[in-house]
This record gives sequence, C-alpha cells and structure tokens, in this order.
Amino acid sequence: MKCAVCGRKAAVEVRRQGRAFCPEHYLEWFEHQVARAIRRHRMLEKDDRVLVAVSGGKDSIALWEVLRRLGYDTTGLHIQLGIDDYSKRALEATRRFAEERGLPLIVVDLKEAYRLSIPELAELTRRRACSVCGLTKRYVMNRVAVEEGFDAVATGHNLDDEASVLLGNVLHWQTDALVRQGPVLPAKEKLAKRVKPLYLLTEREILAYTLLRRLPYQHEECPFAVGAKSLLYKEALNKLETAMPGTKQTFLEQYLKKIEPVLQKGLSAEEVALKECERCGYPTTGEVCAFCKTWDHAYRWAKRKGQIPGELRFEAEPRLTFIPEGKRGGDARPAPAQEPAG
Ligand code: Q46
Ligand code: ZN
Ligand code: ZN
Repeated sequence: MKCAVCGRKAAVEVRRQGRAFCPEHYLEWFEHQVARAIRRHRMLEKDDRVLVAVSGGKDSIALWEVLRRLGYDTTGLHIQLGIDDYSKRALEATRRFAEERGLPLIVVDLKEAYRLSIPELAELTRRRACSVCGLTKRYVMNRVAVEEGFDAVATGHNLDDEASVLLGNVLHWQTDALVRQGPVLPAKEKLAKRVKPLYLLTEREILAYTLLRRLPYQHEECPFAVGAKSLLYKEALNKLETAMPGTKQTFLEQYLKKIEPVLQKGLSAEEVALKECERCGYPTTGEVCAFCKTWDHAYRWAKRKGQIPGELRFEAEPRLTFIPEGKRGGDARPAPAQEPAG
C-alpha cells in the first residue's frame, strides 16, 4: 500500500478510514486527530494547565507526548498502586519519559500516602481489585487537580476502551453510567474538568504512534486485567470491526450524537444534588463519599489484623512527591510544535 499523502511506501494502515501512511505522515495524521478532537469538543484552551494521568502504559504516554507537542502546559500524575513489579516498571517508564523531556511529574504512592496497596485494599474490603483501584484513581486524580489548581485532567482512554465500556453499559442499561460516557466531563464545584483526547483513536493506532516515536512505555498488562469483562467486550467488538471496519467508531460516535443528549436531558430534570463528604469535603451524593467509605472499611479490617496501628485514622488527603523535587509544573512548556496538517 502507498501513503495517502506522499505516495511513498506505507507503514501503517488505518483500515477504518481505508487509508495508509508512511511513518512521517502517520505521525502527522495521528497528532492532527488529537488536535481536532480537542477543538471539536472544546476540551482544552491553549493556556490551560493540564494534569495528564499517566499510568506508564502506551495510551497515557502517547497522550502526554501529543499534548506536549501541541504546546500544552502539562504535568504528569502517576499513582503507584503497589502491584509488585508491574507497578515498579510502570513508574520507571513514566519517570524516564518525563525526565528525558524535562516535564514535571507528580507521584502519589498509595502505600506511602494511605499505608495500603491496591491488592491489600481489595483483600481487606473483599472487592475486586479493579473496582477499588478505579475508585481510588478517580478520587486521587480529581483531588490533586483541584488542590494544585489545574484546569483539566486528561486521561488516555482510547476508542477500544470507550466502545467496550459503552457496550457493557448498554448490555446492562446502566443509564447513570451512560451519561458520563462523553469525551468531556465539565468542571463543577471541587470536581475538575475531565477530558479524553484519544477517544477516537484505536489501541492499534496508539501503539503504532508509540513505536514510531520510540516512546518508553510499560509493555506489560496489569495482572488484574486478566479475565476482566471489558476484555471480552473488546474481543467481541474486534470481531465485528474485522468484518465491518469502522463499527467501533460508528457505535461510539452515533451514541454520543443521538442518544447521549436525550439521556442528559432526562437526567438533568431529576439531577441528584451533590453534597460535601463529611469525612473529606469532596462531592458525593451520600453523607460519606465512596472513597472514604472504602478506605475506612479497609482500615477497620487492617487494624483488626494488626496490619496498621490501632490508633491510626484514615486521612483522605494524598501525599504528593514532585519530580524534579519542588517543581510544581507550569514552567516546562516547550515551544509550540506546528499543528500538523492533513
Ligand atoms: S490498573 Fe487497576 Fe487497571 Fe490493574 S487493578 Fe484493574 S483498574 S487492571 S486500568
Ligand atoms: Zn507519506
Ligand atoms: Zn470523602
């Protein structure tokens, strides 16, 4: 196949668009897709301070690289989950990426900040690791963004993630989750704006970008991802995509265009008021937020088992480590790269 732009030998095929590109024009095309999604949904303003949630995997690393190249003022946030060597290697890749580019990074180590790792939290609360992990990451991301004054949190969710979550939510008709499926969640009191600039790019396309740009990233999957329902949904969607290229994109885009606005309207009529959590002061629909409840519960069991001292009270405020030390972001903006055409 030949490159759709210059006619040279193509290196990457984008089947859903029936086009292929040489390395140079693939990188341009990819960055242009991200810039266009940001513009189309008004995800970010040019001088926003953006907190990029970086696990160390290919998606979040690619996201940070593209935002940096587009000239945004970015700071990484890496949450150390305490999942053995997997977590250590994820931090190594993230640090390497940040240090090579002179970008500021904030690390929250759950074991240091809250005394328990994700596997311990899951065991103590008898819940699935992914459930307590997701809840904890969302809380920490939001809290760091609000308290450090960032304008938005950007996450590396891709088309495969978004389409599989949509399929899961549709199969169970989870209407409250369906309305939170958009690429932008606006800011509210003590809730930072959340954006997903890669939401229309597939895992395969992101991997190609990461390899062509030679970005360091954590190659392994989290051991808890095995057997997750989301993988089953992804497989099912991949089968459909092979038979009918473009299925995932149409499924997600048409949902966002036609169905989500209707659901939003219905929901805003009966919108639940948010209150302040009695323990941490952050928004919740109940008296105590799910994060404080989960960790309080884990602390009770950890004390009974002697894992942590009996007098210790759970404090929701995370301890932050700034890398380089003392650098709080906002001064590492590169010269804006030219916005790619095509
Ligand atoms: S890190 Fe956490 Fe994921 Fe691992 S425990 Fe599950 S949610 S799979 S993105
Ligand atoms: Zn080309
Ligand atoms: Zn709380």
